[in-house]
Amino acid sequence: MVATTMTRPSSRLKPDTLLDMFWLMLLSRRLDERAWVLHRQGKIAFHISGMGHEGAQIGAAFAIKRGVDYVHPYYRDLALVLALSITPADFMLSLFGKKGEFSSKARQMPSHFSAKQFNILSGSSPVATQVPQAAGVAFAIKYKQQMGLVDPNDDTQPRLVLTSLGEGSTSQGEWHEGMNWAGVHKLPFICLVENNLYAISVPQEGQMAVSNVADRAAAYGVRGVWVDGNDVLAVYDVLAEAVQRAYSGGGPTLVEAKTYRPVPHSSDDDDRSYRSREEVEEWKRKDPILRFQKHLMEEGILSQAQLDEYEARARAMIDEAQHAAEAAPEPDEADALSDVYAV
Ligand SMILES: Cc1ncc(C[n+]2csc(CCOP(=O)(O)OP(=O)(O)O)c2C)c(N)n1
Ligand SMILES: [Mg+2]
Repeated sequence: MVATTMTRPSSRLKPDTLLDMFWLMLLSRRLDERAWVLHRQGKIAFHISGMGHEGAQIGAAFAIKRGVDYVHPYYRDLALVLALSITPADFMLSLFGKKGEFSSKARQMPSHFSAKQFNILSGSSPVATQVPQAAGVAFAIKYKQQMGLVDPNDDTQPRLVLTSLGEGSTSQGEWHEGMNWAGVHKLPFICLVENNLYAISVPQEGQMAVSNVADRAAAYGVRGVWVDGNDVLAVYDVLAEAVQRAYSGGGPTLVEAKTYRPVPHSSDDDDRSYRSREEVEEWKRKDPILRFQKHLMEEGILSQAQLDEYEARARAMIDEAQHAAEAAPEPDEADALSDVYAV
């Protein structure tokens, strides 16, 4: 099903909220760019980028109750987790693998986001494994509501789970199992597929015989919607609708946000071997940040002076975060196995 533009929840967003959305997209982009530089300088070992996906992620983040609803993200979700209160300083500690790293005490690779205090669930490297786990958490939410342990209208309690992954990962068995479970039990569950057309070097048509991942949802009795993932407000609109369905017992939604990653898969990939420069340049012209910036300026919501201030603020925050991470101590050796094994 194609997203409709009949009702636009985004038209109710206040200018300050729109600017918050823009700021987080910009901050994420600048932080991401710095990570690439640090990698090329040989200062960090690995980076996997969320560039190009910021519109999809911020559109989703602003539609849920942030910090309360559960989020089970994947490795590209830098903008999403920034919106959930992770800071550039936190992310830098992950990149440098230093003491104080928030997700795993620096024992997991960077971008394996997890933070109990913000209800960000812990993911693993095998792709799509978060989907059945997310469905399980959604089942627990529904079960607690049905047992009368939690009021379904209490918005201080988690009322849904948002999980995300790439389109290639929807070929994994776990995705199908999780979607099926969500459909069978009509769970408060939203699966955001960030479709950037490639699974490393494998294009979408090498992964599935359908044009839209959203078309797969019908097989599970799940509502499926695709949307232009480079249009943050369009993403917000479909997510807002999916959130209301989930909160009101209407069941799960699969949202496919069609986007692109303008950079290689990770710091260790060379995308010149599988896609043309012309294709990349064409997509860069559809960049979600430039697009939103143009919209906000045309609407008189964002001024050049405000944009300059955001740029300066982002740079200062990122510089400070980098310097703090570089100066931070290495993790304690004695901690290497703590929290790994239960005894
Ligand atoms: C089960 C499993 N198989 C293979 C990999 C290696 N791998 C990591 S990311 C990735 C591509 C995933 O592509 P997609 O789902 O489209 O997400 P994207 O990286 O494009 O956002 C692969 C194959 C993995 N991590 N887990
Ligand atoms: Mg992909």
